[in-house]
Amino acid sequence: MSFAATILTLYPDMFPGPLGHSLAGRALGTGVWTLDTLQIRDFAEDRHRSVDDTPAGGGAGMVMKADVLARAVDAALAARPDCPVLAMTPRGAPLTQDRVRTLAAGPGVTLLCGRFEGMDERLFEARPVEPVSIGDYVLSGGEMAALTLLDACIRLLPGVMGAASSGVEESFESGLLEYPQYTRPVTWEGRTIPEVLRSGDHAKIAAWRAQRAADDTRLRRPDLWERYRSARDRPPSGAQ
Ligand code: 6GU
Repeated sequence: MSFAATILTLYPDMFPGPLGHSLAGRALGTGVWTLDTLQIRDFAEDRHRSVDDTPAGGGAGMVMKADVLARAVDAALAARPDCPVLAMTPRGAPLTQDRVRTLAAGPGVTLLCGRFEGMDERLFEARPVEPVSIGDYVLSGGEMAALTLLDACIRLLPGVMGAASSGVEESFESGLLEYPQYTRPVTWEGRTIPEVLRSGDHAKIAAWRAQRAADDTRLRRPDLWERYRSARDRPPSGAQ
């Protein structure tokens, strides 16, 4: 079965965007995944087709209306009742590779893209919509975040990437950053590829890579390193 992506957005022309190219684009063309966009404005019911209004309590910008968003979500749920609905917002819980793997193994995703200052909070109480963020910075809308989440899922779908997608050797799959890579020429601007990588000694190469993965993670991502270390030092409950 295809992985079904449904996007609720004020800017449907932004899709598939970059996902129409390269491996994701080919996979879209061959039906590995499908894309449907719903124009949120089509769910406005007033004369001016308003999708937003001023924030309660005052402040800058505009807030997307709960009733309009709920009608859009209801339409998506009617079409794809099995797909989880995620709202792309910097107020969401951070997206992780674990979550991406879970989503990619399922029937698809429905992604609600916010614009303006945010979405009326009552939407999240009244509908099964989970807020998700792609990182600690603010985008002007959820569309680029939705494209990012989709890219992360699509590359894991069977047959999209070939051998490189086995995934087990990659960043985050191990809990560490990936080791550094090199390719020819052996010497470039006076810098030579580490000797061990040209030694043909596969055990030594594996050990060097593991060391670099650990060192680079400790330096660049102390947060990941701390989690990795506590998981390693305290094996999962149920272990002998
Ligand atoms: Cl999911 N949406 C927006 N608008 N900004 C973000 C984000 C999402 N994740 C990080 N920044």
